[in-house]
Amino acid sequence: MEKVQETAEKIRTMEIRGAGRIAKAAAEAIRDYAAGLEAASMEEFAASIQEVSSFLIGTRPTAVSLPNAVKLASRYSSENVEEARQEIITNANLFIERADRALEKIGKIGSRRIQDGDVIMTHCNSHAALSIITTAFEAGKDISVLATESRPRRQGLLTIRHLNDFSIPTTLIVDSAVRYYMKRVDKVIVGADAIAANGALVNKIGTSQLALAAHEARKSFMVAAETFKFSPNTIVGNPIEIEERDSDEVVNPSVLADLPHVRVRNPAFDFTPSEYIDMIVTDIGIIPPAMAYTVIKEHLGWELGEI
Ligand code: RUB
Repeated sequence: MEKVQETAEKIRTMEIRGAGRIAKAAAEAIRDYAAGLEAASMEEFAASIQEVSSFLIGTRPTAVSLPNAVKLASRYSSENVEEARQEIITNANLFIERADRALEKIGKIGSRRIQDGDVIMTHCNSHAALSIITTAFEAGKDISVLATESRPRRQGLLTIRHLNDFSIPTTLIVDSAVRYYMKRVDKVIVGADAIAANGALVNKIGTSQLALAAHEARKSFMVAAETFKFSPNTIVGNPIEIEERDSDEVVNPSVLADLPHVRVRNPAFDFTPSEYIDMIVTDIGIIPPAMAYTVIKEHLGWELGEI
């Protein structure tokens, strides 16, 4: 349980962050927990796995990759403790391998849409979006990137470091400069924390502003998302919760100490409606947002649970 608590803490404090990384870390935590779990009966085993699953899922509310990963990794059918343990270890490892392969596939598929000379804008720090950009660059395409700072946590600084490691020409801009620069951009590529059944995207706060500006300037808006970022719960009407983080991330509390009438809001994600999305690059191919429902039903293959 100690290792699970450690992983949960790292997810909560964002030492581990980004929907894909969170999902893999949770799958690893479940796997290692199951491997060392001492249970006298199947009931005990099931209750412990259930408890740890809920605990991990509760760390951050928005990235649907987290509950999806936990559900996939912790699946078992056997009524025997040793067999169930092995099933979980196998399923968690399968999930982790699949997640790594998905990033590669997204890179390969998405990079085919990148042309020589393209200026690409990206937001926050998405490993899936970066996989497309770096794969295109490594294939010899002459591209450059405009990366947003992504306040308040400034994940854009991780993005520019990553791009710099690949020697990709990169410009850092503040979030409010997105529309100003959009006329110079050819394509916007962002990642996803969740995609709803109606094709709407949930991603880092400010993503919808990139989408609006791209729409206005008639620039292509691409989303890079593994199939485990699609949300089965939205089919049955459950909304995706937007995480609101501490105001300390936005402003030092001392600034607010003598401002009793001021309140700070810090939503970590926003919604981009499907009509602003040109394509979603997934590990099973490029799809229009209208196909989100089909991905959930046919490719995730997960039961919807209690309705
Ligand atoms: C990260 C974020 C990323 C998505 C996709 O938010 O919004 O764009 O998670 O990332 P946070 P990836 O930093 O708050 O976790 O493609 O790496 O899964």
